[in-house]
Amino acid sequence: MKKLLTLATLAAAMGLAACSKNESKDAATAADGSLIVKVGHAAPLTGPQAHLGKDNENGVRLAIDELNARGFEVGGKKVTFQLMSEDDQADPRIATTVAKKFVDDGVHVVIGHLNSGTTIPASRIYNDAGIVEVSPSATNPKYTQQGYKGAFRVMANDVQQGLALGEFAVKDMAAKKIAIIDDRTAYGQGLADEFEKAVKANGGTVIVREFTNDKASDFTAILTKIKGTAPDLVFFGGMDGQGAPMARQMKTLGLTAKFLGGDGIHTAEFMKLAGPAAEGVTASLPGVPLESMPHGSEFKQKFEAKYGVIQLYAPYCYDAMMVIAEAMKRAGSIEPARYQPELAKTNHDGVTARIGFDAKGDLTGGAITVYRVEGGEWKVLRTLGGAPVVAPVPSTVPAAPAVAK
Ligand code: ABU
Repeated sequence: MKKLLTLATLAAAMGLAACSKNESKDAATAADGSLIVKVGHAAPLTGPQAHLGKDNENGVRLAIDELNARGFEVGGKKVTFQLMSEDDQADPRIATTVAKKFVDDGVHVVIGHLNSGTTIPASRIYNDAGIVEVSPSATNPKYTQQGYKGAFRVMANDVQQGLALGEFAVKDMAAKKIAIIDDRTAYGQGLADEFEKAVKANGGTVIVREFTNDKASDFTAILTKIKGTAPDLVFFGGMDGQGAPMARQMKTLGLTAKFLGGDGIHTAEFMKLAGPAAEGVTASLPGVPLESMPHGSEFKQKFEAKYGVIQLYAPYCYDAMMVIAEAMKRAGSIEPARYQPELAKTNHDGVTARIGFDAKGDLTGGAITVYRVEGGEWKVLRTLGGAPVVAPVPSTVPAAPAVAK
């Protein structure tokens, strides 16, 4: 594996160029003689975002279990995908430690990290080591703007999400005076910045901008100040762990403005934590509703039978694993330097989207859907954008077996 790492590092220095013909000779094999593909997964598995991290992990695990059960082959050899999951605690410093561990362990790919604030610093380490990283959920645009050939993302980014939310707030929610709060993370602040630009471009006014942090639970002081400005709408750039108590505290303070957020609050956990205050809250999620995708309902049924309710990004994690497997198959290699060019050419009929990548590694044609909590459920309001990527081509991943009803 040491030799593999050396080769991977060299390949990285050459911009993920081709590596040795003997690349897989020393790769580890499973008890059945199949080649082991090490899949690194990183997310917060403890702390306030653990429900999201486990959801991501299970999305990858479901894909891996299916691929292994099918006897997936690469270059005519059976491979066994091995999940190596690490807890980055949503902390940028811990994320870089996790990234170095993955490099030392010789992973063939990383799916993660969950947060933009962890994905961006970790991506440099993966790039330097020649490891491909596919993010299923980090939406800050900077991740794919660094020029790393091995950096991919299977969902729309926050330029697209902020644009859709800003337009929706002003045009559909008729909000003229808007208050913005963010959690000062790469995601929360970045999305709030994009939202603010879009509000202004659509003729709305941002009357106050406040910030908190991603550990806070008491927003009384901020909300009291905001109440004094009488906004039509409060936008929050952050996650459900802060968004839910914020929604509750708005009700307690009699702040009657509409509440809008991004994908970070579009969770089952948000409704649980916010209770009755969740009713009427609006949030976006990159992609079209799962149920409207040809394989979306089937995925939901399979996933929920095994792991319980989908929190947020599990379907994107499943798609990430499948596009990686397909790229390895087309390349006939599990080595990042060899399969990365094939990954860049992806045209995959996923459960979340028809997945293809632009020159930066971003999802092409990404849609944004806006939802509102009605009767304790996230109900679809409208999907914005999301043109089909390219003409469909047959998938190299065999169809999943029928799900028992
Ligand atoms: N996409 C929202 C949550 C993850 C992140 O980008 O930080």
